[in-house]
Amino acid sequence: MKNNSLEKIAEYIQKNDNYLIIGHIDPDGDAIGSIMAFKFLLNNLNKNSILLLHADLRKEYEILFKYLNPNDYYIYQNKEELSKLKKYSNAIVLDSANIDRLGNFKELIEGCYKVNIDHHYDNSKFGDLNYVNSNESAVGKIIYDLTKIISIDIEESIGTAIALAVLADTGSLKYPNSDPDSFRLIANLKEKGIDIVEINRFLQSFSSLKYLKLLSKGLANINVDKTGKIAWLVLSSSDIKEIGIDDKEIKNLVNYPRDIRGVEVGISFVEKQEDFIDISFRSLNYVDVSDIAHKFNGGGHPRASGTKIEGNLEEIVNKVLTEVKKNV
Ligand SMILES: [Mn+2]
Repeated sequence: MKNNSLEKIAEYIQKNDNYLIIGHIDPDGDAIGSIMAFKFLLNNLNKNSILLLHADLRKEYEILFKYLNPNDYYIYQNKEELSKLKKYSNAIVLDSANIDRLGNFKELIEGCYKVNIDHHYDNSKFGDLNYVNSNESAVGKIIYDLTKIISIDIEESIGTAIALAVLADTGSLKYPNSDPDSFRLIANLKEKGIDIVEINRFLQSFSSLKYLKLLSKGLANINVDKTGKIAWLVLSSSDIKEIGIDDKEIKNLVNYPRDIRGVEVGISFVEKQEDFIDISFRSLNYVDVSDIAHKFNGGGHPRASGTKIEGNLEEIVNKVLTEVKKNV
């Protein structure tokens, strides 16, 4: 359960071959950018590897998929097919605090030699090798450091993937985790010709008109408590049905309550299916929202966390707000 050095991990990767590469389920930009960057890193070392994808993200992340061939990745179809992947003896697990975050691939990965690279402070260090550093803004930053240790050239593909990972987890260098190293990384990649403007535009644009319509419903349902420090957005399953949006597209809504001036904790309650509520928490300066998420069987970082709860939407909103108020 100890932490290894990044040098040790670099050494292992160079000595071995045949890698599965995986990030957490419901991937965010850091998870996708990191697994892609790792694929390009292993290609550069002439290692055999394949990306494991929980769902088909080819259209959404065309910005990165354009650098891949169809045999570079496997998109989950069914359990039976996974036996084909048993020839890979090593697994690189990225941005995943524990093995349950690997969804349908969990058992497959459990049978491999696991290299666990992450920045969640509550990472269970489930790997055979672990590099967990919660001071890093993104897993993409750790992979950037690995490219320096192994002396890998930053080509457009890996540079774009790393920049996307770091810009996603730092909110394009706006969040409190945007440390000087994150700024330096982006500056260095920009100097190497990576199109930072295009990546930021990708991250900050709306995925579709349906998303914008759903957002307008969510914005109509934002509340702020008496102190002005807690704001929350609520979307019911009937709101979502009415728009007819694919629930994979529903993300980042928590940024809106969080972005109200004076607010310390922003929360989104999204009832993706009737009585199944996705909750995201964001905080600005001092509230540890991972603590709050843990109380409801969730997880995350001190300033960004989440959970899923089954039950009546209104009751859950009240229950969670009561808990949040104790912490603000
Ligand atoms: Mn991350």
